[in-house]
Amino acid sequence: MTGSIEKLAIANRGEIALRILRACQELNIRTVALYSEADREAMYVRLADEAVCIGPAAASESYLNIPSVIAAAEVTNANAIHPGYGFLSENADFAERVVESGFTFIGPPASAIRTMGDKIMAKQAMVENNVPCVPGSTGAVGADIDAVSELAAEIGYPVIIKAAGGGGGRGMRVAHTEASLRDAIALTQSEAEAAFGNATVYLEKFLERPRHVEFQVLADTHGNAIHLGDRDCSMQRRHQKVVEEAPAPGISDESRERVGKLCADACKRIGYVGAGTFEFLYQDGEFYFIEMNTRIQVEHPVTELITGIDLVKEQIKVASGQPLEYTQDDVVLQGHAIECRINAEDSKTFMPSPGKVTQFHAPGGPGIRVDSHLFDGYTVPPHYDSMIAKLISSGSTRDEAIRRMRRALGEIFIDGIKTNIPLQLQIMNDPSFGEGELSIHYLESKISQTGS
Ligand code: MV4
Repeated sequence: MTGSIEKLAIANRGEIALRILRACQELNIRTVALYSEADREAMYVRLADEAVCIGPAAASESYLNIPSVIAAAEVTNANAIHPGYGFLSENADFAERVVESGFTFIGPPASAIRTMGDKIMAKQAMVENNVPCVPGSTGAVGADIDAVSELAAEIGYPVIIKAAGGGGGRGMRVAHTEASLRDAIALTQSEAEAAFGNATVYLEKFLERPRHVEFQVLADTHGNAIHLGDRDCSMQRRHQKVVEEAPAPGISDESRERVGKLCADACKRIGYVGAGTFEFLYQDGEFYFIEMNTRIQVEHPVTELITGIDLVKEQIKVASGQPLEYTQDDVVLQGHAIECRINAEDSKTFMPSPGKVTQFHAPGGPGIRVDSHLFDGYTVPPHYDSMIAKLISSGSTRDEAIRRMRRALGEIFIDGIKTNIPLQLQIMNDPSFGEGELSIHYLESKISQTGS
């Protein structure tokens, strides 16, 4: 159901709950914080107009509990639900039940979530709409081993076997030779069946040194869709992004506009609505689509800072049926922005470090934004993701954004728990990062060489 949103329930926690709350306040929408027992003392719970406990600390019993979330939203008379990222944000069944219960779902139609959740269907939709994809099988593989071998030989080794129900790095295996292909398929199939209840796998050329470059899109219910440029998210460890930036370094304005337009056009043709991200691998000057994310992403602020567009407000507006506030010509990419994810973890061992933050001081000054739910005396619960803050810098050039980030990393202090601030300082001082255009393997090889 779409229409005027008066009261919005936030089915998430941490910094993104606060980010959604801030967007609602600017839009004069009343807010309901849905929180678990572990998040009772959270800042967004205090700042929201109303708050309802949806269950115990374990996410499976609270933030992932569909009946609890919907019942809590119902008792407050909220008429919209924002899922944030993670948790239920890309659960098509949840989106469906939210709408069936009479709420506006802040996100795309359940059918779009379902299509993009199946990586084979997502790729098929992109192939049909001229978005460049990684060479590979047209659909599922495995039934006819001779046919797969032939295809792999044609594409050339190494190849990668991926689960249709996977994504985000789960359910993949590389085969370097024909001899290992059969086992790679069988193993990925059985892992996929166990993990996602779907043994379907597909095959792609394995790209050995790609960058992760993604495009942000926004689409409304009136057939309008725009792109907001790209982001580079190659600085990652174990599929967890550590630093993101916009625009992606070393990409020409011409190819950014070309690929961005292909993404926006694909959105129009498939009838996509809401915010979305097209994930690409970028290698040797070419873009290869891999997956589409149908949610607001952690790294959305870097796009906001170079476009001046509030993505969360636009998400809410298009979900309620309002037309996009911007045309493609209104979108001007200006300057550069970088985000460092601050995690409650040991900077060298990456062991989580929950506990009481005895003192928190947020940095400030020109070109610094802090998205964080932290405050003096807050206790980081051990039950969830370890990200506690996003430090975002912007400047007229990439160099200025890096210098501001270094300064901000020096200013911030978070006492009482360990954080990855030392690692972030190391990255910001790394001459190779200064040059940009690093592959997805850079951080892990840097860590293994230096012991971080
Ligand atoms: C790939 C690839 C190389 N070649 N596909 C990992 C997460 C999932 N979104 C897709 N992933 C990859 N797919 C082909 N054909 C390498 C990765 C990959 C990766 C991609 C993006 C960011 C970090 C990554 C880390 C390891 C592997």
